[in-house]
Amino acid sequence: MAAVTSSAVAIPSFTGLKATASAGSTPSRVSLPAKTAPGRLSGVKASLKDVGVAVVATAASAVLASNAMALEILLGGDDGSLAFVPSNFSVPSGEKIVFKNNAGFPHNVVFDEDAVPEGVDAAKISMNDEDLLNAPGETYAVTLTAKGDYGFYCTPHQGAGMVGKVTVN
Ligand SMILES: [Cu+2]
Repeated sequence: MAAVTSSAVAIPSFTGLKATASAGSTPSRVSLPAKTAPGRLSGVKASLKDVGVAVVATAASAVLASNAMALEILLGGDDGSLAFVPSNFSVPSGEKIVFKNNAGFPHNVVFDEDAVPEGVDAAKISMNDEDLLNAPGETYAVTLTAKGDYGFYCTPHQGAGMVGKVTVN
């Protein structure tokens, strides 16, 4: 809605400028404003484009801001490696971790029941062993609160070394 409002404001102000230039020009000077006007017109168009870009950028920032407290881990490296990227990281207690399908899928995220802090139920924070993220950009999000080290792996690629560790502090 902000873009529409900006356009509505910018167009009348352009029209106003044009009207003023024509009214204030003597016939001999008309040719100069006439050349200037298209330039101004494209300038206005550019401004409107900029406004559009700015609005898009703002929207993107809002999305980023809403995810500001989330840590994104890629599933599969851009180079095709079967790995969590990064594979060893730390996160504050209570901050969301978002695992995102990137390459080489299907992947999943399973916490190792023998490598989680005492009292943590690995099954509750893991994807189901048989569940897989098949599509690009698919995510699995988990929020860990108990402090300590958690080992996790991707079931299809554990043998290929797709394992990771997160330290919650
Ligand atoms: Cu995998």
